[in-house]
Amino acid sequence: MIDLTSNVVDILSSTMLAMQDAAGAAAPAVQDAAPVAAAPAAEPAPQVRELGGDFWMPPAASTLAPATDFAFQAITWLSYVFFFGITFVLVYLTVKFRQKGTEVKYDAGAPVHNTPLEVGWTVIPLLLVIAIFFMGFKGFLDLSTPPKDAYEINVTAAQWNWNFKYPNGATSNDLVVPAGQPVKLVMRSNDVLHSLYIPDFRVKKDVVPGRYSYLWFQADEPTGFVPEDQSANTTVGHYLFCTEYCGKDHSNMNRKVFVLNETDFKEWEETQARWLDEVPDEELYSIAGPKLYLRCSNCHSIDGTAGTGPSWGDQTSGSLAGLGTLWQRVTEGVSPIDGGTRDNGGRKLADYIGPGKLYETPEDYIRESIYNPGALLISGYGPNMPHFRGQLSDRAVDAIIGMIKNIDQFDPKGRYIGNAPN
Ligand code: HEC
Ligand SMILES: [Cu+2]
Repeated sequence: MIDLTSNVVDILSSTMLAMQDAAGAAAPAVQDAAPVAAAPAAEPAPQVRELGGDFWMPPAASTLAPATDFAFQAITWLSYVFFFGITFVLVYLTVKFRQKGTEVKYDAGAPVHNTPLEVGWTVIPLLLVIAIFFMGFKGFLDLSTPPKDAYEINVTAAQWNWNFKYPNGATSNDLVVPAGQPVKLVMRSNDVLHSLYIPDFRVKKDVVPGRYSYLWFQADEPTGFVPEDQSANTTVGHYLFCTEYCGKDHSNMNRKVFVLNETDFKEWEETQARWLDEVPDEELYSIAGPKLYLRCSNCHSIDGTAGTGPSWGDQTSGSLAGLGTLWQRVTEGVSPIDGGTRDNGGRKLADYIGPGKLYETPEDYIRESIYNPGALLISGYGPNMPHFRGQLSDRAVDAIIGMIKNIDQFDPKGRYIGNAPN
């Protein structure tokens, strides 16, 4: 079928992408991971975001995509045929039977009824609509019935990140799946409504708080893998979007899907499950901290910049000193924590942290803030932090606490720079 077809949504999204990509519609497909060759200027090529495919459609990279595309094309072409057909007849008849001159003629014998014609224009559209129904219904059933042997990945959506958890305990921020095998996503939300969308796979499903939803697909072509800190600007992999507006940093929920062949996937899964244990203790905070910080960086800056949550870096002004100064805050009793679920009296952190108090040590307080953020709120901030229970192990929390303790050894992006020369 000719694929010179589209709907408004596709035109809009293609146009937006084409606008970002000065080279326009002739962008190379995602599969050839060639560096972006388009920019004629010699300076470092601007990072171009590409979906691949052609002008109208992203590539069809899952086993169910062809059926979806077929239904889409069939309906679009039917619409073209009827639109142009009806418009043509309308214009033709208008011209042919227009009133000529001022004298109105009335032909008493003109036909008012034509049975074959009326049966025709009733039965043919009826058959077409029935065909469309079955095409759509079959596709819908296929899409909503994951095969029994599917590989299961748990997906948690939160403001504003995805967490993918694999059967062996590995977790990741980008989605990594085995090639040639059905994959089932079991999805839930920590907070508000999100929606998971992988255009290349033609799958999309809402992720609803307080409810599990499923989505499945099978991708046969391996894409290769790019580590998370470089994945944003590469053409390798398929795009994954949150496609339900979910707040300020909704756009940070753009991720990648990497499809790996069986051996590569097994290996990735194993190392991913073990990576935290393999980091030597003395390097835990400098190696693991920055990796884990990616989950917090949307809301917690390191350089003191205000965000959705308090900065971890030094903030010299105001009562909300950075978390790096938590230890002082505790001893000196600065930083009111009013407005919280447990405290409305404008009391200080020092009233809660210390031997015999609610939290024995600042570390206990940080740990609790990560697992149960609503327990004690800082003044000036709302209950906006997602909890990380079941997502960050004790060791991961250790790494984060270590990073916060040594926050001056990290640059604003969370990269370890060692002891600052001072
Ligand atoms: C969606 C935004 C968001 C994300 C993501 C987030 N936080 Fe928070 N965080 C907040 C907000 C808002 C507060 C202040 C209110 C409160 O105490 O819950 C906060 C407070 C905290 C506190 C207490 C701060 C203090 O100054 O006493 C700690 C510790 C903390 N977050 C750690 C983390 C860690 C670790 C991560 C990543 C694993 C993380 N947060 C991810 C929004 C976020
Ligand atoms: Cu979202």
